[in-house]
Amino acid sequence: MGKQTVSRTRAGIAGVVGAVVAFGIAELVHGLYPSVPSILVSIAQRIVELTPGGLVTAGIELLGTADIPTLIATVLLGTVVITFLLGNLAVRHQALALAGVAVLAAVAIAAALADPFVPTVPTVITIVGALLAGSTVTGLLVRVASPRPMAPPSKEEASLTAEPGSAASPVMRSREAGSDERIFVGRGGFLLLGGGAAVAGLAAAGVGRLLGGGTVESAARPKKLNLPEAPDEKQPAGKGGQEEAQKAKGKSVTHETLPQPPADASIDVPGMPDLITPASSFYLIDTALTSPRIDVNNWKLSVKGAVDNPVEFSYKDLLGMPTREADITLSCVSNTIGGGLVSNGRWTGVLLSDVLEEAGMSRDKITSASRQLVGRSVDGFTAGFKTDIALDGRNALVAFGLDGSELPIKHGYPVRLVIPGLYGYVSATKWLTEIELTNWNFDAYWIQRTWSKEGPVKTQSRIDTISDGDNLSAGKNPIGGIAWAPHRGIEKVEVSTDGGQTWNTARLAKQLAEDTWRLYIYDWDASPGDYTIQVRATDGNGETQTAQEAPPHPSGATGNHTIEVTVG
Ligand SMILES: Nc1nc2c(c(=O)[nH]1)N[C@H]1C(S)=C(S)[C@@H](COP(=O)(O)O)O[C@H]1N2
Ligand SMILES: [Mo]
Repeated sequence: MGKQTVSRTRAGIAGVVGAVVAFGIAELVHGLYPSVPSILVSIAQRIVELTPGGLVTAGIELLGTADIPTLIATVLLGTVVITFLLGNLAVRHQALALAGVAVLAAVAIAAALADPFVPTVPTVITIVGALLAGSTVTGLLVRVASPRPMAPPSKEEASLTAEPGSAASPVMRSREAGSDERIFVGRGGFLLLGGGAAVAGLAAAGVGRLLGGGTVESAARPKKLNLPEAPDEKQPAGKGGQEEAQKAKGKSVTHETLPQPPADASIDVPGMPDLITPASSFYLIDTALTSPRIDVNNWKLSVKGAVDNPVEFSYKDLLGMPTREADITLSCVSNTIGGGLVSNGRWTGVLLSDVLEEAGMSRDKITSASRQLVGRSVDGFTAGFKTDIALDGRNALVAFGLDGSELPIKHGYPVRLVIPGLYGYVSATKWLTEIELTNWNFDAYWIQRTWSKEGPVKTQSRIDTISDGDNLSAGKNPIGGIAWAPHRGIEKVEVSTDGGQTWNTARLAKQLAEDTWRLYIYDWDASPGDYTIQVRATDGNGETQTAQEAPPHPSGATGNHTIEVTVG
């Protein structure tokens, strides 16, 4: 009675162990040859792309940054279930089980090859090889596990052994026949072989992960930006010199850099964010489960569509153009009130308007056919916004530097767009390879997934120095944080300690640029009691952010950041 149950379980385990072996081999190959993708990641990536937009965005909102681990765990769990069933199928209908494996192979190959940068032959060989090895292990385990009693088999046993193709070899059968003791021996062999294969598979996967995958990416420190010197630029070594460079006349190329931010643009109070976010802690949002790795020597940026003069730029071409540094606050439409999906970067790049000029596009030439500028990433992601925004004089950048270094891989290396005043999902295409001018009808990635078409950043403010639920001691408790309304600037920030009934004007740090966030502080002298603290900002046009609460979807969250604290 229990014997059949064990058989089913074992057959299932045999299937799962086979999957572990197959994944292990695939991950190991990926570690050794990173151009062969991780099958696990490829499948998860395709799921992200094929899932209806509403579901993906709901998932992101629900899970936040845990979305990727959750997805990977789901894929793994799904694989366990499928291969458990395949293991059982292998006992009864070997041909069907093999057909199932072939379907798995087809799915894996399709998922992997959907990425245009993936080499076909090595990837197919890896997947087929890994699955063959996995199925062989499963087959072996099923045989070792199969008890073949001499006594008349129960109905279920009969069905297990009746299938000619699935029967264990006569040698095995005679060896395992009958006694409990022998079955026990069989189970021992099963445990040994199964456990060994599983451990080997997991070890291979671990080695593969260590060799490649995430570690290489996070270990790779971006190199210092090395801009070519202009021919007649005679800069003294060390600091300064940019003024002279800017004044250099004629066609000489200038690389404008920014001075250190003024001291009064920062506020030195515990808990306050840095005025400029270090590249290593810049927030991260994208649909890529692993960042594309781009060789700058093979990379090109093409400007095409409704332009007079379609052009291509190499990485060197771009670095040889006039460049500038600009402080721009980037934020994500998915940021919740008080959330952390906002950072302030010091970017280096060329003006998008200069790039468009080379393609023969200027503000007066915009027609309905060129009303939208679409950035396209090597990974297929797209983001689009009004072409006019690229040409209205703001620091819209084709960026290749952050913090004086090359872009980190996960933030778009080698080149991305950064457009002041727009949420990332409509503008900030990472791993940029194409700029297309087109009409307004085209819907980019997140628009197809029900997010709003234009994505102007809404005025927002956040409390950083104290948190919800804090128990504070009476006396001085400065309430400070950031407020942002990129490209409009921040004119005023107010803090309420009574749930929004009365408002106190906060002290503002110097505005670094109208495209950046602005730091504020309110010197609160607190007496004992319970308090509901709120903040609200007014932008450079005199408009105060709305207190009306709205979720991030579809056009960005609104409402005042509100926290409760107790002063004792
Ligand atoms: N290729 C690509 N670019 C992308 C995205 C993406 O998923 N893929 N996400 C966009 C979104 S939604 C945001 S908010 C910003 C985030 O940029 P960061 O990760 O450098 O902070 O990148 C934008 N650019
Ligand atoms: Mo975003």
